[in-house]
Amino acid sequence: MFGNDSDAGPALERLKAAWAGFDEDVRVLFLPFHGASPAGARVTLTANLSGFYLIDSDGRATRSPTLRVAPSAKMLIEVTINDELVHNLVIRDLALITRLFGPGETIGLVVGPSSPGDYRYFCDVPGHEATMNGHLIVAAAA
Ligand SMILES: [Cu+2]
Repeated sequence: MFGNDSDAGPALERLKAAWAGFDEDVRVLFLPFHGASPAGARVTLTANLSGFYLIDSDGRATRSPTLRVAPSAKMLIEVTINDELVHNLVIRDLALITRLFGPGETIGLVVGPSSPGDYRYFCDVPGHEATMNGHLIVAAAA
């Protein structure tokens, strides 16, 4: 499940433990990853007041990307702030709220809902939701 462990550190150990014990619909991790990252489903976003962004391999940014995961599959969502404000990541329908995190910080959120659906994610800092939002689609692969 996990790949090269050569960079394993305390953060990765915590992450492994969390994933090994993953028996709930969702789990929130407040990790600075220190360069360690798990193999498997993972999406890396940047965020600022204008939105959440997915950067593709050509450097193109997609604002408010729709994230897709199969039911009960686990996915790590990493978000790094690249403006001077604090933000969070909320998926209200999954009862997930991260702490506030600030410039340059990265937080990770592991999601793995068993129920198919369209789950909206957003930043709930006042005034941010209008631009900082997107959808997590939980559905079997087409
Ligand atoms: Cu925000």
